[in-house]
Amino acid sequence: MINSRLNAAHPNCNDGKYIFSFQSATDNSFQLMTLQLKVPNMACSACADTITKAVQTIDASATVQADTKTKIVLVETNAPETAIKNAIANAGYTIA
Ligand SMILES: [Cu+2]
Repeated sequence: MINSRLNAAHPNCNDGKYIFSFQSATDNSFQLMTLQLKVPNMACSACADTITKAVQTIDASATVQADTKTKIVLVETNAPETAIKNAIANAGYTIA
C-alpha cells in the first residue's frame, strides 16, 4: 500500500533500486518493536535476570529493561510478541 502510494507520487522512481531501499527501511521499522509488559511477580534483580535470559533465548539480540519497582519489562525485539510472552511465562512469571 505504501509502495503504490510512493510510485504514484514519484512515477519516475521505478528503477527498482530506489524502491528496494525504501522497503528495507520499512521492514526494519515493522520488525523491531518495543513491548511493554507488566510482570507483577518480578520481585528482585535475580527475577529481572531470569526474565532477560528467557527473552534472549527467543531473540539473542533483544534489549531488555526490567524495572523491579514498577514491574515493567521493556523488550526491544523483532520476535513475535506471543513468543516473548510465552518465554517469560515459562520462566515462572505472570504477565498482567
Ligand atoms: Cu527475584
